Amino acid sequence: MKLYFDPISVNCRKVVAGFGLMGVNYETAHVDYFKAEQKATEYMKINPNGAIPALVDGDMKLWESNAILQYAADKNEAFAYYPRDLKLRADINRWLLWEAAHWFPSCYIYLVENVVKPLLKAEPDRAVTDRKHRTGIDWRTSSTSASPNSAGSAETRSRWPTSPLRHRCICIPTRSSRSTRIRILNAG
Ligand SMILES: N[C@@H](CCC(=O)N[C@@H](CS)C(=O)NCC(=O)O)C(=O)O
Repeated sequence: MKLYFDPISVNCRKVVAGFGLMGVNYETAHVDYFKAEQKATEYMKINPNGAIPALVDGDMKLWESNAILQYAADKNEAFAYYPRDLKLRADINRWLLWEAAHWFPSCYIYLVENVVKPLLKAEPDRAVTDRKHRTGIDWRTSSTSASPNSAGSAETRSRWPTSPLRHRCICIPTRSSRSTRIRILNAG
């Protein structure tokens, strides 16, 4: 199977790290993020969202980094990392879905506006970064059982090192004068 990726992308690196951990055999094709190759017509036939990563395995085209990791884990029977136990799996799936629905989208806008656009000599859009983005949980005050770093059993945490459960930092948009910045906190 072939992974379409660019190592500059956090979602691609997550997949590469997970594949390495699980001993997955795969080929790679480089899709240059800074040349916007993820928007090229040929690549859009693989992932119509115009985003990386994507995986092609025979006649299957799979996108969404977490779906790719889940598929590879099941295909390789890497159950030490993606347990079949229903409750452990539900716990992992819960955080993978949360990451895709809330965590990444709320962080990505700051990355694009504050890092990607300046690198491309484009003007950041402050209207975007000044909007309030919420993950729904205040990690600074929530009990440790609700934090992504400590959620689930110790077993779950140790078995799924590529999941959001292992994120060691959290990003909080804060205002300092007119600018919005990302504060990285050590979450444990
Ligand atoms: N939820 C998707 C997010 C994929 C995504 O947005 N990838 C970024 C790179 S980290 C991308 O390709 N963005 C293209 C764009 O914004 O035009 C996943 O986990 O695969």
